[in-house]
Amino acid sequence: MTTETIFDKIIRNEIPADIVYEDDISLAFKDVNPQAPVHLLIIPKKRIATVNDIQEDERELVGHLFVVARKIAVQHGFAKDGYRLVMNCNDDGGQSVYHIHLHLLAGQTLGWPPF
Ligand code: D5M
Repeated sequence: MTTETIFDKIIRNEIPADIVYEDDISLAFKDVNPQAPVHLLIIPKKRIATVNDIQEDERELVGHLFVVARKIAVQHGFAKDGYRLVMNCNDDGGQSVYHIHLHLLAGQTLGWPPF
């Protein structure tokens, strides 16, 4: 069993978040510390700590996060200009919240590499 994070409180509406999308299995909200003009987090409602913990039977759930990202990009009008999707894993990957989340960054030309 993985440890609860602040994202569980957002899912349960116990703390506020600027939610931009929600369905039965996922939630997307604005990152509290934005690194680009648009910085959203897309999370599964099911708690999975890291990419290392994703199971074979969770493929569809993880794939769903990308479908949600595409829908948001189209709806918010930045699909054509472009955007970046990032999922950090563990310390070296820069993960700070241990509930998997897809960062969606957009609204400017993003630099690469990211270090
Ligand atoms: O990214 C974790 C991200 O989560 C980081 O960019 C800040 C963001 N964060 C943390 N707490 C909140 C709340 N309460 N609302 C919105 N965004 C939040 P990582 O890849 O784990 O470093």
